[in-house]
Amino acid sequence: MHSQTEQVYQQVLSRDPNEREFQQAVYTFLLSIDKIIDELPEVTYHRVLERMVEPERVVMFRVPWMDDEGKCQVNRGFRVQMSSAIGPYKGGLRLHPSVNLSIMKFLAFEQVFKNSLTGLPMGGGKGGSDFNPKGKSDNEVMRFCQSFMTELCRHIGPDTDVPAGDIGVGAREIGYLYGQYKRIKNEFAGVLTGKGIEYGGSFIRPEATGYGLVYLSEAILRDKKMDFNGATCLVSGSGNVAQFTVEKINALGGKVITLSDSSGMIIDEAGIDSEKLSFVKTLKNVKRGRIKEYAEKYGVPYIERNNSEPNPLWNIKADYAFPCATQNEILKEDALNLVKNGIKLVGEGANMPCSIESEEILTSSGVLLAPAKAANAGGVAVSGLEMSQNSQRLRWTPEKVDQELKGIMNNIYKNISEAAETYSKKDNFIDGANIAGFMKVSRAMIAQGYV
Ligand code: NDP
Ligand code: 2IT
Repeated sequence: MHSQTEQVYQQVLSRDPNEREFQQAVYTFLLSIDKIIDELPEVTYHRVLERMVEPERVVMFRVPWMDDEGKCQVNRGFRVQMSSAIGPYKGGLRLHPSVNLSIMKFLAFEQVFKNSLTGLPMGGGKGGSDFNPKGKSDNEVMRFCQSFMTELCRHIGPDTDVPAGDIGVGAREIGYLYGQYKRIKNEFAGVLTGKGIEYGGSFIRPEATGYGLVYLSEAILRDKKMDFNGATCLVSGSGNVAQFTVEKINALGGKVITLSDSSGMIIDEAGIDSEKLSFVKTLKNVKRGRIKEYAEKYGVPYIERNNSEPNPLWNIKADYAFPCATQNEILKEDALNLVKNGIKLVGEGANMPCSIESEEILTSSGVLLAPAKAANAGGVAVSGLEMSQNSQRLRWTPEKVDQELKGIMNNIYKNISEAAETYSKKDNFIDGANIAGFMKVSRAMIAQGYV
């Protein structure tokens, strides 16, 4: 590493010694910035990197709520407001037992550059709680969300910070959170995105991350004279991002043969067609069931997850792979398996799904890697369009939003591929995304002085 970026990284290690995920996100970012740091003396002079790795504000709070037995439960809530350099803080809320400050900070950090890439005026933030929605009744989820928002509402606002969904936060949770915000503030404001279509949501927001992932991958493939038609694809996860990734791949003539959750995976060699996908949507979004039930219904193999072994999902012959579950779901051995099986493209639907080692293996083996900051930016991009529609008090048609999304993803591809060629090397989209995302935020920070 360059001495300047090394110094920033060392500072993070000593200040945040236990924040492994945050360190990982900062490290891979700084490796890209290394390639341009000598050409940007103003970044060093104004200590832009030192400021970028320190959140503008972190809010941590108690979330007490009553379970169905009438007992008080206590969770921890977070909102990391990382950067408002180019717009109000913007980013999702995650409800998962693994949530801690390190995970919140890594997600908020990534969000800053992702949002910059969308071309829309949004800063970066992330929040959530270690609350586990699994096995909870609707009423318990509602009481949790109301308590969470009772504190969060004083830190957010349509021009301040606009949260949305992430793992464990979908239409149901956004509804409960929105209702509580409105009740406390007496304001019908565009303070959350991913809202229901009846109360200010945008068409195509549920689809946006998965569709956007496929649009960006399509743009990369097009340059290589490849496409989805007849291609076999691996998708992990079975939640929001995974579902709409499958939907769009099907629409483009591809075939998806896997899905998973944290308990296990299914392999369906015949392909997850639209009828089976609609079963998955109901299973996951309405019944809140497990992917194992897919195997039971369609009589296909189910493999239980064993976390001490490489994930079998990444050890199947296919053309393209789309990790859409969670961070670090592709480790060294998984990357070696993907390469061995001749995978041509990995599109990151999840945030930071590849470990540092696995990214190195994939890129050095010539696998096209579409990094999360660019590849999954479609979700937050349509969130940005939802904010615009709320401000205009208008609703755009699904066709218009989808068209805008496609335009944004194509533009992201153009920017990251140009940045890769100019500052790093052709097709290094990791460097391309980091550098293109960074430039705008950096210039805005310098223009605004030491804030
Ligand atoms: P959902 O909650 O809808 O689905 C998450 C899926 O991933 C579930 O299948 C879940 O399985 C699985 N999963 C979650 N945690 C783990 C884990 N620790 N190990 C194995 N599997 C796990 O979330 P989303 O689809 O919204 O999010 C998926 C990824 O995409 C996340 O990384 C998120 O940050 C990212 N993302 C989401 C966006 C959005 O708009 N929603 C936008 C951009 C990125 P189980 O049911 O067993 O927990
Ligand atoms: O990681 C992400 O980009 C999201 N979870 C979506 C954020 C948003 O504000 O729509």
